Amino acid sequence: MTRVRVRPVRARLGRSTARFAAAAAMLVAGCFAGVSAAGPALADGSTLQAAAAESGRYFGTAIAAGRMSDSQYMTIANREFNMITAENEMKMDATEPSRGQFNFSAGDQIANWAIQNNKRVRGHALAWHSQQPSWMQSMEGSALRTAMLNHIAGVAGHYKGKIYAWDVVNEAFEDGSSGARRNSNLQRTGNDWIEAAFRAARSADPNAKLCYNDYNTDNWNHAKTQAVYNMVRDFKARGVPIDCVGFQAHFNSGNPVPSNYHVTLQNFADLGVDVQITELDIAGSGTSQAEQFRGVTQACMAVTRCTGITVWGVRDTDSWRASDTPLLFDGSGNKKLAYSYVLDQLNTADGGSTTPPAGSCTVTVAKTESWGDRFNTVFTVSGTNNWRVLIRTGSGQSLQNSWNATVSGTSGTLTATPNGNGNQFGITLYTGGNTSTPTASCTAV
Ligand code: 9MR
Repeated sequence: MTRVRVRPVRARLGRSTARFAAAAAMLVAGCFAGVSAAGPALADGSTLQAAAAESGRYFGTAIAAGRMSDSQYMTIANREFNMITAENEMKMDATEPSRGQFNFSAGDQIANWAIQNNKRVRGHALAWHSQQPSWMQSMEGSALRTAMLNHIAGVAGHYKGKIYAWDVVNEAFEDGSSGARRNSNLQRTGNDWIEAAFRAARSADPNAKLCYNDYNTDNWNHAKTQAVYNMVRDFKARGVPIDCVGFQAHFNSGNPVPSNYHVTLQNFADLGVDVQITELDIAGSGTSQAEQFRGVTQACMAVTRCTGITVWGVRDTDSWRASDTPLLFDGSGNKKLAYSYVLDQLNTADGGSTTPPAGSCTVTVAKTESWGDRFNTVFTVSGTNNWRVLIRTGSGQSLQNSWNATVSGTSGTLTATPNGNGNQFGITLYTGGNTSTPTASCTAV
């Protein structure tokens, strides 16, 4: 089918004019291609799923089996969303209430409804420290490791072929500045428990995408974000089967949408994984809430490998944090301002970001002056003037200063982007006792 790109037209014209231009362009193209004008137009999508589909993305929601008899809830869910997550029904406690005895009735109810209505399913979640069945909560060591692997084989095996992406492991890192793994009974089975879970999921359902999913990983400068990033980088380097990273995105005034969100998403995507917003909700109301929803949508759409957005419930009253009114529909099922902002952003002319970045680039790294506690490193980019350089500093090192580029982050992986001073820039690092030269990679943007 001929698809007509109308986005550049819409970018220059008012929206109603653009809609008319889209329809006209459609007719013309239909004539040239010898197809009927009833073919698929790229007119603005009028639902979240249709608008997201214009750029090849999905728009999803969490569904609770207990609300499936509510016709207003189901009508909105069916109309607006094309990716479905079971809010609780595929978790460990729901699916294996007694050891070795699986119960898929509520999970199946949700998955079957989704599939019958041409929607896809995100599986949530195979291994997690929370919502474990009581028999598992008291387990430790190799017995627990075996039980976890059996659980993954049983659940991912049952849903084999029906799941677009599994949250294989959920929330395995500490909050705060430690960057450490969360201390849990699963972690105490050995640091390799996460990769063991991914390998078990791959053998149980080879066609499902396998994701690591977490919260408070949205701000690129946070230690937890860096820790998850380093794990994913290590997994990719060692061939551990990981395909995607889920960002839960539960936001409120204490945890606002960070201004560098697209940087975080892009940096993960650059590791060779898809990224997805998996549990979006934002406390608030009115314009302020709507603008934050728009920002998250924009961040996803700026990243080619951000494949979709899921909100964590349908109406405010369905939310796990109902008093925060954090969703896109009010308790009566009306579309909120945030809904309009998201829809509009999904329909925005340049939001599709389907154009790959022009060209490629390389970066050379040269250590220059050094003092007792600090040293300089100069980076030279070639191949493009629009670049992003990721700098991996050595353990213990931290940023003191930078020049001729905007550098974010202070330790671990730093991100440098041009600030109008050309393609050579530098940093000063405190050694922290480690004088090793940082390494760097360049992406054309
Ligand atoms: O929304 C879920 C709520 O109904 C449950 O009571 C709660 C139990 O932990 O889990 C909620 O969903 C969580 C999700 O599974 C993982 N990320 C955080 C979500 C909100 O707590």
